[in-house]
Amino acid sequence: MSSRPEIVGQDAGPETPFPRQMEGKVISGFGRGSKELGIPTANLPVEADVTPWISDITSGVYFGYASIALPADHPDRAGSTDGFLVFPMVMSIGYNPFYKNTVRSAEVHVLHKFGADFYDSHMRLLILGFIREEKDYKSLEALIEDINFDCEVSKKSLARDNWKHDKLAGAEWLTKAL
Ligand code: ADP
Ligand code: RBF
Ligand code: MG
Repeated sequence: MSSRPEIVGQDAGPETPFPRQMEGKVISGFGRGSKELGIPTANLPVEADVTPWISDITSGVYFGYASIALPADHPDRAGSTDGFLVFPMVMSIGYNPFYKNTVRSAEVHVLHKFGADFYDSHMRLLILGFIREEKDYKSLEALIEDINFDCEVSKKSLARDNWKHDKLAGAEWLTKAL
């Protein structure tokens, strides 16, 4: 599955309508054990009053940055002071055709290996670009392979100078105190 580009978006940086912002508390998802698949996804509530653009956006896979306000006793806080930690992410917004969901979900795979869960933590998203539309698959393995490719696309795309989070318009919001 290397028939699609490994880098998405212009070298000059994100383009309209991005960056898009979304935030909320991490909730329980479908409990399908995406964690066992090696791809845990932190689910956020999809609420049109908090995130007005969400009902109009094309369903599919997006990438950008996630910031999470981990609790004081979380292992990944590693002595850092209060506040949000920023990580690259890849996410899906849509109906997961492979599972034929009837409710639209927003779920984020954070590109970091965490020492513990972070349910109920406040998470902010700076969504910077669109990777692909969501698809149905013949097998779970094919879905996983595509998601792993999406992770590489996100990492490579964000590694460019004009896509570093400290250089982006809207980036201050990611770490602004609650
Ligand atoms: P659920 O169906 O409840 O969303 P998942 O199997 O998708 O369950 O696991 C998601 C949870 O795993 C997240 O809410 C978060 O607390 C935790 N988690 C651990 N590592 C990650 C990660 N790298 N990205 C996203 N969530 C993670
Ligand atoms: N589900 C689909 O049915 N089709 C997809 O194309 C699809 N792409 C995804 C891409 C990413 C980056 C992520 C994190 C998830 C994707 N999913 C997709 C959702 C996946 O089915 C879901 O995470 C698991 O079902 C666990 O809820
Ligand atoms: Mg999930």
